[in-house]
Amino acid sequence: MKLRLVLADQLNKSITSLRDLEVHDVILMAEVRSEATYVKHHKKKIAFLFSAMRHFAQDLISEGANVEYVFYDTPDNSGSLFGEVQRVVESHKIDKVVVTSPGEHRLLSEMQGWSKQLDIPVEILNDDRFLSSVNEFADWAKGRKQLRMEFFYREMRRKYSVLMEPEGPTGGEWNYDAKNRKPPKEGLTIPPPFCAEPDIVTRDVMALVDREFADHFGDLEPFHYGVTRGDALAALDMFIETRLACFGDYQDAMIQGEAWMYHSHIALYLNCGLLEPLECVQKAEAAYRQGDVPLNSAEGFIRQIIGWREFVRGIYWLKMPSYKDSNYLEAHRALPEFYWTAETNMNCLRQSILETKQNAYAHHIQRLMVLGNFALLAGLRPDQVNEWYLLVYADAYEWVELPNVSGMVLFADGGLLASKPYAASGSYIKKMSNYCDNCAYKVAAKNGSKACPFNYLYWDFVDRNSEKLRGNPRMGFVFGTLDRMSQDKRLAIKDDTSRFFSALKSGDTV
Ligand code: FAD
Ligand code: DLZ
Ligand code: SF4
Repeated sequence: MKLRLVLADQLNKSITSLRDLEVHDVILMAEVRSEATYVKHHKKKIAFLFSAMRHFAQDLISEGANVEYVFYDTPDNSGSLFGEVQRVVESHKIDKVVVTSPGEHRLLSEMQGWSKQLDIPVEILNDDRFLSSVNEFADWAKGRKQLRMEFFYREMRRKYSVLMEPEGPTGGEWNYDAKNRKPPKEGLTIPPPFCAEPDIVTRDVMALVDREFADHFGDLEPFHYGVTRGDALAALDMFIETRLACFGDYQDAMIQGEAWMYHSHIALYLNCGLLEPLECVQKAEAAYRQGDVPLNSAEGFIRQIIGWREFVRGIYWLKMPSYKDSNYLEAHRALPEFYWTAETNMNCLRQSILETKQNAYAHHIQRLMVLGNFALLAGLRPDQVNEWYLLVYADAYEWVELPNVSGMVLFADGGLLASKPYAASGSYIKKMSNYCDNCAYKVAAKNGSKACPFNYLYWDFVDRNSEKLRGNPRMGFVFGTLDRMSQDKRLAIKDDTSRFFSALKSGDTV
């Protein structure tokens, strides 16, 4: 008899660990303290996952499967996945454990020791929910001087025949990103996001989370995420019908009070198994072919899924475990307290943190160009920034979070993932949002106590990292400007920067 372990982010009936299921096999699903607290996940993330696990288990049971479900508050819950596996192995006649490879290296290395500890075989199967396997990505990467998402993405388009015509890519171009940078304009009507009413299972879980995880970051209520495959499909369909058309144009736009913009909000469902990447891509392509959405929207969305999502996962497994320790720019500043409290006068950061706290979600450009940009410019410690991103977002697992943070945001990998740091001054945030209209700082002011901190922190970042970044061909223009800067201007930047960091250090609201 086999024990088949299904993790909270493996809620898919076609997962490799459930293939060839025999009637007597035991499927183990366990809500455990170790996974909920190895970083102190956002309350909403735990509620989402526990409720989705309970619904998934119920579904399997209704189909006749032999599910051993361990509730968080079951009195003899050992608190760890290994403890629960061991308990079932000892109490049933289990001769083999089967599990699909987890999404985090720490858990994979732990599982690799289980067979010895249990004295029975433990088979760790590939996770084939991804469109490029770990080995395929490694083959693609082999011998390449630079790993660039764009070239990987083109191969994925060809491999899955997505937006392809006999003569080449649909519309003649592979990438329509240049069209996808419209600033927000007045009077946009943004459709409401998909909202599921919490059922009795979700409400029970919410009471549990309220009791057991009271000291974790984030608001539990209101809770509107879907928790079943049906909900996730409904959320996807609603996105395709109501938001995808504008996704491309306003992909990088930010509006105060509009947390959801035209994004899909499906990453939490995709990453826990309730949605599959190819079905999302095919629905987007069908909407384009039916004339319902423009090509720049469909292509932009598809690129995120078959391009970026697969690419960052490939990088993660290619470079772990050393990737986690990378700190190319030698950034050592502690994560400021305001990342938890939102108590900052910088309105762009305050809004993005408040929305993160409320929703366990922020859209890509808030994660990258506001929260991430500040972390990069201020030289925040990669380990602390990674921990923050991993726990605050409902869609965060290390395979996707770490390359985005250490690679895309912090340039901690020295340019493996991104060809140059995504550093920007306040004028970028001003162009792409209306945050600056409600800010205590003046985005047009470059220096002085009222100046937008992003302005002088940007130049201090460039100057401070000059030795490491000067050789980057994409930064030539920036260094040209720095080199032409007057001595007075450079001194003003240094003064403002040191005043800002002193205030931050002494606990003043900055
Ligand atoms: P949309 O904007 O609607 O995009 C559609 C889908 O494309 C997403 O659901 C997601 O599956 C995929 N996608 C888009 N961009 C990326 C990307 N850069 N990497 C991987 N997949 C992508 N995504 C996560 O799923 N989990 C994370 O923990 C995570 N951490 C991030 C941290 C930082 C610093 C940054 C810059 C990005 C991070 N992303 C992460 C990528 C992206 O921001 C989120 O996938 C996206 O915001 C989720 O919202 P959405 O579903 O509305 O996405
Ligand atoms: C994120 C998470 C949480 C909060 N809780 C559990 C849990 O109780 N049981 C479980 O099986 N998985 C949980 N997870 C997801 C795991 O942390 C995830 O499988 C690994 O991080 C690998 O991606
Ligand atoms: Fe952010 Fe600067 Fe604009 Fe304020 S002025 S919202 S700190 S970019």
